[in-house]
Amino acid sequence: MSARFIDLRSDTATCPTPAMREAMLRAEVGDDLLGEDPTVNALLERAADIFGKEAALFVPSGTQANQIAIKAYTQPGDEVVADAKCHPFRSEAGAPSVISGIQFAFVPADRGVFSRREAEAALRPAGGLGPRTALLWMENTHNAGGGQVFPLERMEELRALSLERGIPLHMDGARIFNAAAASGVPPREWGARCDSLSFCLSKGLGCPVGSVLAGSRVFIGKAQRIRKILGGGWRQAGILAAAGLYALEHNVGRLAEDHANAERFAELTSGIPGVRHVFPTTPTNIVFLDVAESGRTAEDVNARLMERGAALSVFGRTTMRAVTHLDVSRKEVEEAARALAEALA
Ligand code: TLP
Repeated sequence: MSARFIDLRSDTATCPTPAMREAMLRAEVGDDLLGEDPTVNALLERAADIFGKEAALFVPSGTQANQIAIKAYTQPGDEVVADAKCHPFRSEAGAPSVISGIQFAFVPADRGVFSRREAEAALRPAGGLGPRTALLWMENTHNAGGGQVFPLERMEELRALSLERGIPLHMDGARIFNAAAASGVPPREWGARCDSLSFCLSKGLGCPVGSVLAGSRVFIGKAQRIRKILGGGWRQAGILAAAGLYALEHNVGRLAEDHANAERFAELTSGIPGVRHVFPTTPTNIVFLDVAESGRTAEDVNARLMERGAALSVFGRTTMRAVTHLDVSRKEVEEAARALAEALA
């Protein structure tokens, strides 16, 4: 067993490396609320360019990015069309109803992926008694869908629907660089097919804090005001943006390693008695396991696993999630799989 605790709870577990800290230390800073932080501005220019968008905004978290996007496009009482396992519905403390007063219209989805036809069926007719459909929402990769990549052809269809009906399309791309690495589709291609998107620096890219929203100048103008309302109007954020610039330079190219490690974890755990894989494939860096057949709860299994030096996250009574990232090596992933087998023995 390695001496280091093997944290597979999330790719948010990554800590800045000495080289990233060095970049943070050297960062030139200014007041970002006044648009005067040179390092933040450099990050935003870079991000907008990567996704082919006019403008971008640096925000503290993926949750805030999502909430700003929802607020920017909706009025209270509006409806957002999304799959029922999307992050803002499941895991953001009810924020869409608190902050924007919206409701969701859910589309049937397979691992977060849905078709134009399914989305179309969820749109409200104009002028009826129902709410107004204000926004189309997709998540790529899909967290609760086991890191599933939203196929570009599917997104293309959604884009056509969005343009025909004049309903904006937003992509929660918290892990869009994982999607790009797994599919070979460059970020710009995803960016070209939505009005706006967000991505997280603090997940697989290894930053301590930060997400970026990107879209049109008008959208980002609104987003700036909403960020201020939400208390996210920060000042010398260049220290954090420097980590982001470093990550875009050094940590994107290695994501395939995380995917190979997740695949390895899936392979090693598939033979463990009492373990069932929730999804048949591991497209990126997320693996969901169900331990119901072991007769133990996920909490119980995880407690036993932690005594053996590793942790997954508990998702449901018997479901657990493992996420690989740059702070866990292949060897550690293999050790974690062995520890899980012991915990279940
Ligand atoms: N997801 C976290 C937890 O909330 C579960 C994780 O460990 O995976 N969109 C997606 C698709 C996400 O997975 C997350 C974080 C967010 C948005 C929110 O990002 P943060 O945690 O920075 O607010």
